[in-house]
Amino acid sequence: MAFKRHIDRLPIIPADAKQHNVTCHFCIVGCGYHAYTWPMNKQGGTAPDKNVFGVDLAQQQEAETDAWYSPSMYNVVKQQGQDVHIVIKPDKECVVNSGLGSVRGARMAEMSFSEARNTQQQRLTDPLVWRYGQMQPTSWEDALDLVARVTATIIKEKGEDALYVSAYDHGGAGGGYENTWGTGKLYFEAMKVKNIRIHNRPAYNSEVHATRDMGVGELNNCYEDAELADTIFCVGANPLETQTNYFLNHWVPNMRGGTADKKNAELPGEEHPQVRMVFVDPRRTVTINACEAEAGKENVLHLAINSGTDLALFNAIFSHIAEKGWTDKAFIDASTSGFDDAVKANKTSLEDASKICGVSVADIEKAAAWIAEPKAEGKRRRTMLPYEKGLIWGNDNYRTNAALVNIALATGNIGRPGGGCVRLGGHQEGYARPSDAHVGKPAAYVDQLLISGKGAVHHIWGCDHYKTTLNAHEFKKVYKKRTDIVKDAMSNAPYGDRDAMVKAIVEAINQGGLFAVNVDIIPTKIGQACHVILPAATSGEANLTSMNGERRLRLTERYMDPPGQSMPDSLIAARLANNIERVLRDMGDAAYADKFKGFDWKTEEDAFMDGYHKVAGGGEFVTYERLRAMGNNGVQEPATGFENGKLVGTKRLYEDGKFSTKEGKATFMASEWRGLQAKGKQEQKDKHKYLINNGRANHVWQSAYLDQENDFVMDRWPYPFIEMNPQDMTDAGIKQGDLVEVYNDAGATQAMAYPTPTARRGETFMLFGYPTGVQGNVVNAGTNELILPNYKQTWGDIRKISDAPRNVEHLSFKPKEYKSA
Ligand SMILES: Nc1nc2c(c(=O)[nH]1)N[C@H]1C(S)=C(S)[C@@H](COP(=O)(O)OP(=O)(O)OC[C@H]3O[C@@H](n4cnc5c(=O)[nH]c(N)nc54)[C@H](O)[C@@H]3O)O[C@H]1N2
Ligand SMILES: Nc1nc2c(c(=O)[nH]1)N[C@H]1C(S)=C(S)[C@@H](COP(=O)(O)OP(=O)(O)OC[C@H]3O[C@@H](n4cnc5c(=O)[nH]c(N)nc54)[C@H](O)[C@@H]3O)O[C@H]1N2
Ligand code: SF4
Ligand SMILES: [Mo]
Repeated sequence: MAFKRHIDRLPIIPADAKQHNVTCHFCIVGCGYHAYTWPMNKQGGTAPDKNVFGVDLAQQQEAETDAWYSPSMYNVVKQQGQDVHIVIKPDKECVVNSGLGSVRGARMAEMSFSEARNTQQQRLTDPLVWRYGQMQPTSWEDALDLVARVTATIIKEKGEDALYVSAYDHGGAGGGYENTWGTGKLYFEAMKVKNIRIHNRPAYNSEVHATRDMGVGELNNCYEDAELADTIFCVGANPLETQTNYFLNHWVPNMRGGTADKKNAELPGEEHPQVRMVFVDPRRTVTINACEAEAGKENVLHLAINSGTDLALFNAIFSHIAEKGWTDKAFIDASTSGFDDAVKANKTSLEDASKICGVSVADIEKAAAWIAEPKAEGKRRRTMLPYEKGLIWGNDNYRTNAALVNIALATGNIGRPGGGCVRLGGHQEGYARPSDAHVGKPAAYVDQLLISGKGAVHHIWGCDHYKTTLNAHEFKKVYKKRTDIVKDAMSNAPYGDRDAMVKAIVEAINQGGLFAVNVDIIPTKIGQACHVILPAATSGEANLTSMNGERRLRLTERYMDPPGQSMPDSLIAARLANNIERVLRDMGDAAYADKFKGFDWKTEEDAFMDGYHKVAGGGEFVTYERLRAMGNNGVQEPATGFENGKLVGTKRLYEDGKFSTKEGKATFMASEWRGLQAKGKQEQKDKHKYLINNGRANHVWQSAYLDQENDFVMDRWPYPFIEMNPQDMTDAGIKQGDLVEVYNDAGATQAMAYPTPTARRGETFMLFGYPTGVQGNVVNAGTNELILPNYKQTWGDIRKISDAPRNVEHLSFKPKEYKSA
């Protein structure tokens, strides 16, 4: 049976329901929502004064009405211990999404913890510790005491380099300014932890080092720029599925010609041609499909490059633009340095690039013209150049990032309306931490150090490497072995004898063991190896601030109680610091204990005021009260003032032509092509039959940590799909829905075959990070010189292991392509 909700009717939201500002806690876009709550024994009515919409609901509503909500937007949750109705629905007044939801965000309510309606019963409610051979619930006091004693003993005996940390650096759920400050203050101020990694990469570094080194921050434009652009040159991203409402609410209107008025008003005296779309992606995505439907095939160009060859393509386009003189000379002179050197160093002919990338000379030429050939009267084309994980997790990240920014700088497309060379983004952003300078560059390759037996204690905050890291097969094998050594030792010590327990753990660590602590909202895969699990409250269960892909900062107001004893991450960090301070004092080391002072926060707002308010650029203007008043439209960072009761922000960066370098000039960068750069990639490609390209799907949020308990998602994707060319499937004796093994020199995993006529022969695409089949098992350990992982360039072989299981039989395997009207 395909999934059906079987809901007949839902309560009407009463006129006096409480309204909370909510920013969707999933993707970067950060759509505005409202959470409405009201008592269980009340319902609204159809009369205009009886419902929150103020309309007569007894009448048929128009198709585009805002006066409705879907079953997935409803639930029953607790507020101050009482059950209340909740509806979390998109906000029509929010300029980000104008009332649009997405297949992820519109499920926020039904993905909330509800005892009355049995949703997300997997949520952690109590701290858990390993005792008597299993995980057992306990109090915060008990769990934090154990973590603090083991951690304090280790940092005193072995130094802070023996404490390993994995922590998110993003906004949205499992992040936000409060929580990155809490963890940052603990590990970078109280301590100077060096062996730390970020949730999505095995080291503490930037995903986009090059653009920053060039003086160009990666979120430099605003969403309106996609409405003003003449051309969008989109690299390694699939925004219909991954930045959904940015695409639907800002790109599509431009493609449909619906932003003409805005263009005439913002950019008068300029020709505004039909927008053109270029996509650089080895795979045909549904985004490309949608653009053809919206803009017309003749205005969409897909450069289906060979995997990992972006750099050669960009250098050829850059060279061609320079040769043709399509550059913005005034901008180059006034605001940049190093142009001539970069032209020399990166010189690449169209023919050479064509050979490397596997796309025609004519198409590369066309892309260059669409980016830079001047409009009527010699006016510069306004081109936006967004990119995401196809570039960031792609071959030779640093140089490729630089090569793209070179094109944007050469054509004067940064700091100008309709331009921008920007990350499309993943999560929302929410980084506020003390300096990380002590970490060094290149930063430690934490995964490899753990695999090689280094590290004594590991604190993990809101990430699940078992599903999402590279070289995951090997990582799990070693991690289990090392944490089992500690588990066995703990099972042999009486739990109530704390001194004996700590001693047993430290001895086990000395035998090669690892003591692991996991802070999360659900029991994770890596959590299965951990000794202490600490339950976190998430977005909506605490106040939380984040900014989106156009630096729009908002406050999500707490709208429900956190499950059981769970606490916001910022306060978990604070209580952990308090406990380490106490333990160090008990050990007689007052000087060390003093370093853990300053964590007397009572609320997440205290963390915000101690962190963002004090350290962020423009943070001094920002308080919860002011943000609350700014509602779902918030303020674009950096805030520059507070006037007439409103926060004032920054629409675009670099509008004054001054960049983030010492001299204020953006610098071009030499970025020569050097083939598949990360270790072992070329060998893997030579040895194996299929490209195992990988990434995301619209329905699924990240490693499916909430989706794995959502019937709608699990019904559609009981197993991770692997898109395959139908002829390849026939040749290998694989039918639709069959379970296949994907394997190579790094490891093995499994997936469900999804016939995809647009997939090229020998090229597959697998859903990443899935609980029922981890793609990262077959990603090898190769990184670039700054320890940026290369998830996308992976090759392997595929063999059938089973016919379609029962929970696959009902699935549709229709191609994901859709036809234009
Ligand atoms: N092969 C391959 N691997 C990849 C990628 C790829 O494209 N291909 N992409 C990479 C990228 S871009 C990313 S972002 C990573 C994602 O990697 P992870 O960050 O490891 O994955 P998530 O599913 O986002 O995991 C987040 C964890 O945080 C928990 N969580 C949610 N909310 C909260 C909260 O409020 N507090 C706490 N403490 N925990 C919370 C969830 O339960 C979940 O266990 O994967 C990376 N790995
Ligand atoms: N629905 C949904 N949305 C999400 C997420 C999610 O889990 N689900 N996660 C969020 C997060 S944390 C992130 S980081 C973003 C990621 O957002 P995206 O980067 O858009 O997503 P991906 O699917 O990882 O990869 C994008 C594209 O890179 C292409 N690619 C692979 N190899 C190459 C290459 O060599 N060159 C080029 N040019 N392209 C290549 C892939 O074919 C794929 O179509 O999505 C965010 N939004
Ligand atoms: S597009 Fe992103 S932010 Fe908007 S509703 Fe969907 S998941 Fe949430
Ligand atoms: Mo990400």
